[in-house]
Amino acid sequence: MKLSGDKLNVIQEILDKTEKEVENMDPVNILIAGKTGVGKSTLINNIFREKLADTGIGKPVTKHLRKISKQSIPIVLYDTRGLELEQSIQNQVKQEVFDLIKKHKNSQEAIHVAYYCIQATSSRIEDMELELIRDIADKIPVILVLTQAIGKPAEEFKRYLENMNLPVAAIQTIMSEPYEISDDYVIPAFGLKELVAKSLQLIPKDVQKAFTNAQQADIEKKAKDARRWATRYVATSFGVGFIPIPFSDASVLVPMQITLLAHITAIFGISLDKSTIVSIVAAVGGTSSATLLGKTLVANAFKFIPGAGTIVGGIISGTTASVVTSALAISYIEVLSVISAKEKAGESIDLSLIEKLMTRQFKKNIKLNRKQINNKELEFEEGSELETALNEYDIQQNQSLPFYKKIIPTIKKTIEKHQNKH
Ligand SMILES: Nc1nc2c(ncn2[C@@H]2O[C@H](COP(=O)(O)OP(=O)(O)OP(=O)(O)O)[C@@H](O)[C@H]2O)c(=O)[nH]1
Ligand SMILES: [Mg+2]
Repeated sequence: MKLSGDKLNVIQEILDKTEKEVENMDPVNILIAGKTGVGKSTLINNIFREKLADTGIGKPVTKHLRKISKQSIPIVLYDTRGLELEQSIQNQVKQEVFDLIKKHKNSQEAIHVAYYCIQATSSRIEDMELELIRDIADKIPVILVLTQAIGKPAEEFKRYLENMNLPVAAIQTIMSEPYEISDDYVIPAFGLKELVAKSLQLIPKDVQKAFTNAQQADIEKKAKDARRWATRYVATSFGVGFIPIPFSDASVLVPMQITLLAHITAIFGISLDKSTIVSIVAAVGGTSSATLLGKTLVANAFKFIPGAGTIVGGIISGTTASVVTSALAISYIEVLSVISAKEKAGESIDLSLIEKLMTRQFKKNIKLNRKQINNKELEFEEGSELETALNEYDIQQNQSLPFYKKIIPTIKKTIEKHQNKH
């Protein structure tokens, strides 16, 4: 039937548009240097999406430089090898690094920032490394990254380096992955969010969008950027007041909403496939309906707006259209935040739960007034809104678990209690 064809077209269009947008983004280019084993790959895998160090094509560009990239992510990384080896090899690595920076200078492939990684527990820095850091910092901004940073010794090493007044833009201690000291003592990951913030301050404005898309350490930052853009988009699309929009003719709203959803997805950068989008869009558009967005969306939305009543003559005001579209944007952003968080944690995503979450958030959000929406935005920046959305997802997950799975935690607790008594 033609109708189901329309539905697929909308989904396909969102995906195509997102893909095109990401492809057209100027990529952010980062040099990641440091000796072997300091944790460069671990850093890359945790600060950026899709375990890039393992899954990105690692192409040798020179003998000691490897280029890591992936088509779906607007980032290019250069990883060094051999800095720990003999002097002659160190010199080769240095020369290749300088050539790389020089070769791409002022082009689209220009290196925007370098992370120079040192293991924080090494607590000393060799002259060779100092010289290299100074030479790179002479050409591009450098962040000195102290990896696998544990407690006081790492803080002391950091202070020691700070007192050296190196020409670096920042020094950041990190733990990319939780570090197991013993069976019952684990140092949690930290510092990546700060590294994201410092990087964003150093890179040019036109590649900040690409960086935000590629990183996964700060999901609130993605949400914040998406909201800021969506708010402006909705305001300029519908204006204020009573401009009538014939919603029975979905041709006005559908392209707007496709642009809206595609751009938000491009800002976020998540490995979306068709079925994820189908679930999200179906949640607000209704599964049996044809055009999903636009007409159906607005019609469904009226069920949720208290006191909206029926729509006379199939015309809605710009205000109503903007309320509905804002709610769509906000809910979509919340759902993408949850998907990003799950992706980051390496957990699989249950599409039926995503659909339920989208419905719930949309029903809630459509009842908010402007002030409440703004408050929500602030809460999102502090992370509590993401917490709430994640909780919603988990609650639903628990509700849909079969009885025997639900009861397992209770049994475990009872056993533990019992064991503690003895
Ligand atoms: N728990 C934990 N382990 C880490 C961290 N960073 C590095 N490691 C461990 O240290 C070892 C070396 O880390 P890599 O990330 O492979 O180091 P690298 O700098 O990429 O090394 P090369 O590729 O040989 O240059 C691995 O066993 C990692 O698991 C961290 O933040 N937390
Ligand atoms: Mg590595």
